[in-house]
Amino acid sequence: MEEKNHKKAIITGITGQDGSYLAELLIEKGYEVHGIIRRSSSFNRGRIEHLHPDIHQKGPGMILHYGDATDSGNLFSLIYEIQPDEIYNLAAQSHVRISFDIPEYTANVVALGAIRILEAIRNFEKFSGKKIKFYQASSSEMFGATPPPQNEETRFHPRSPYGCAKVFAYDATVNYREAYGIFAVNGILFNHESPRRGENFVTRKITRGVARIKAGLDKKIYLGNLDARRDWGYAPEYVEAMWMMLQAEKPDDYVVGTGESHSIKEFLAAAFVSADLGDWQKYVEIDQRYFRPTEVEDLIADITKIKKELGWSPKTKFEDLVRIMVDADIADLRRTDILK
Ligand code: NAP
Ligand code: G4F
Repeated sequence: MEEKNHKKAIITGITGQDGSYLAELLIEKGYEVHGIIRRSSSFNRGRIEHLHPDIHQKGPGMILHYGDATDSGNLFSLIYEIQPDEIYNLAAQSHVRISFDIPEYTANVVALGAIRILEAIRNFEKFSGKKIKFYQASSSEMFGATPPPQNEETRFHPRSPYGCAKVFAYDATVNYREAYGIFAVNGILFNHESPRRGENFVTRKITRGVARIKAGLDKKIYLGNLDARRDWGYAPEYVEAMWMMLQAEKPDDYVVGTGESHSIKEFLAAAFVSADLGDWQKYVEIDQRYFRPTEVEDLIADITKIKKELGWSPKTKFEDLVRIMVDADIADLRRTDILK
């Protein structure tokens, strides 16, 4: 059995897809996990509900704190109060197309959010003498228009306000490592998906749409550009890579992906076949509102460095990922029907 440790970690963005899998992984490893959550008028903890013990019961696991990536005072106080060993900065307005609608807010959360935490770490380390390791959720979206394959040496050419903000956060992370000796790393993650993926990202929109069509609830799925290609992996494996980066001997930046790319059309074909619905073209309509002013056409990760240096490699194949997501959405609808 794996030896339990007594480390403390802060996860920003714990209520998101990756935050929820990372919290599970760290709790399993014996960490005390502190999650920062936003106040919301509707319930936003669905992905981590199962990890939250009754607040009146004492015990290890997950402790939640209200906070926001735009609130430096709050981030400073939480870091001083919790004194974590590791911080995973996953908080983001993470939807690329929506970043064209709310560019300033996206930059505030994504770009300034990262430097607020780095600045709090710098301050804390200076006054306490204690070190904190920092993980920044960087993105393949930073490569943007630069043709594949992309690795740690590839030039950034972002194609959205989100991509531009992630480049700033990436550079700030490298700068704080070089300027102040902070153990700060960038995981440059390519698209990773799961049944917990947000419902307005293309993969989940498709698998959820397929389940609803199969159940007779919908007739069509409305989508944008079907020719873009992405390197899609399975999210639970990617949070393991995040953790491995913070356990390495020295801080560095790593690309994480599968090394394979598929078009949206290929994802559609696999999803409709997986649900025995046949030809996807009968069910898909194009809607201009889902196109972006500038598109990222093709992403393929070159994962030579992380394989060699940290021993990480992806396990779940493209067709299996699609099947996992379609099956989960069908099962989800069945459960809802039973409850009804
Ligand atoms: P996600 O599901 O959209 O989760 C984003 C998280 O950030 C949620 O917990 C959200 O809280 C939180 N958040 C948003 N605005 C915030 C704010 N102002 N203050 C504090 N928290 C805020 O994203 P994900 O797919 O898990 O991705 C995790 C991170 O990796 C993000 O930084 C994303 O940009 C990056 N990334 C993702 C991928 C991918 O393919 N998934 C690839 C590369 C990089 P609510 O639940 O309250 O909205
Ligand atoms: O699923 P998407 O919205 O993901 P995108 O833009 O690649 O961004 C995701 O991955 C990034 C890593 O590279 C993350 F940093 C980011 O936070 C996010 O997790 O779109 C994928 C592709 C795009 O080319 C888009 O134009 O699908 C195309 N697409 C076609 N129709 C659509 C749709 N995307 C969405 N969301 N909705 C559509 O109807």
